[in-house]
Amino acid sequence: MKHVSYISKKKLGDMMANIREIAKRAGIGIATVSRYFNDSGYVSEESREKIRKAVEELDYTPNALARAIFKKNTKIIGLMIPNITNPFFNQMVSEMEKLFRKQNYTIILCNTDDDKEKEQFHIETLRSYRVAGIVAMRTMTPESYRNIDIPVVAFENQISPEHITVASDNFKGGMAAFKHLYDGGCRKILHIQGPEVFIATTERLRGFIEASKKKKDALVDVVKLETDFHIKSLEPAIENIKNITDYDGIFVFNDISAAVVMKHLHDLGVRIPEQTQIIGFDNSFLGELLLPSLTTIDQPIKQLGKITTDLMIRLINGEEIDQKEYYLKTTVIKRSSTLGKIATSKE
Ligand code: XLF
Repeated sequence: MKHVSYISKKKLGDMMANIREIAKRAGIGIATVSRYFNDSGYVSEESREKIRKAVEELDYTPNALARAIFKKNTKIIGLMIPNITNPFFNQMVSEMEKLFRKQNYTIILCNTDDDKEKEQFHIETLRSYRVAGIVAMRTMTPESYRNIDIPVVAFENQISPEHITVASDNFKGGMAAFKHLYDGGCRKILHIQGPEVFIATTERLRGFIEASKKKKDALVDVVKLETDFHIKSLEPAIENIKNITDYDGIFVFNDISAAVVMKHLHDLGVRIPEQTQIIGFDNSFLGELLLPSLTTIDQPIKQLGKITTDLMIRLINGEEIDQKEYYLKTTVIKRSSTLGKIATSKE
């Protein structure tokens, strides 16, 4: 695929002319001015001051992208986000944006909609912008990242065993969800599973099934959703679940889908939690706003954001990192949609 990875001779000429002009006005060497703009070596405070003054007098704006042609580090991070409408990813992105900014990095946000071609298009664009790194959240095209010479950190779906992956401990989260419903008295439990291409939700299912094996008096069913969990496709999928009112407990694979399930049950006249208890997954801000408020499994968004940004910065700085996989602890956040033990903070 063709992408713009060069600068025109004219632009390069203009830049050189600018640097020459600044050097002349400041009364110092071209090499010093170039070092100053490229942040690539010692420039005395006195020279810096002269350069700043010359820049002001000449009304010259340094072109960050052009500067990146000389330097490899553009101080831009590409953030691939699978679904911009999902509050969990909103929160993850705003956390990472804050942390990257502290390190003087700007982000370019790319929404993939879990679409392979869209994601590939974004990768090419980010490469042409010579971004310093890419955070690939729930990639649908791991192979596209394998041979690029840009540091990549994966969130959830893995790129390769050599690449770093960060995620919540989704397996244990799935186990905890089952256990919480069981301890709250549920004996006919439904799990609404997310699309199979999401490693995270497959792990949640595995944990749920594993925990249920130990409880012989519990009946469990699983229904798989194949939607990308945009509300408009979720609603009909959830309305199609047969006998949903037969269950006294439902574990839904994420909070946004749990909200849609709650609305559907409400429309059917089912009382939550008296007739059916519901638990979601994420602990996004949505859960507290629902009525009744949603019990959920907490994905530690702040820690996930911190570890992802730290690892990215270390990779950009050329560090070899031996540990490739990071799975962070999940916890039950008890709210009003379940009857289990009341705890105001994380269990
Ligand atoms: O990919 C999974 C599925 O949905 C992600 O962690 C989420 O829980 C976000 O809502």
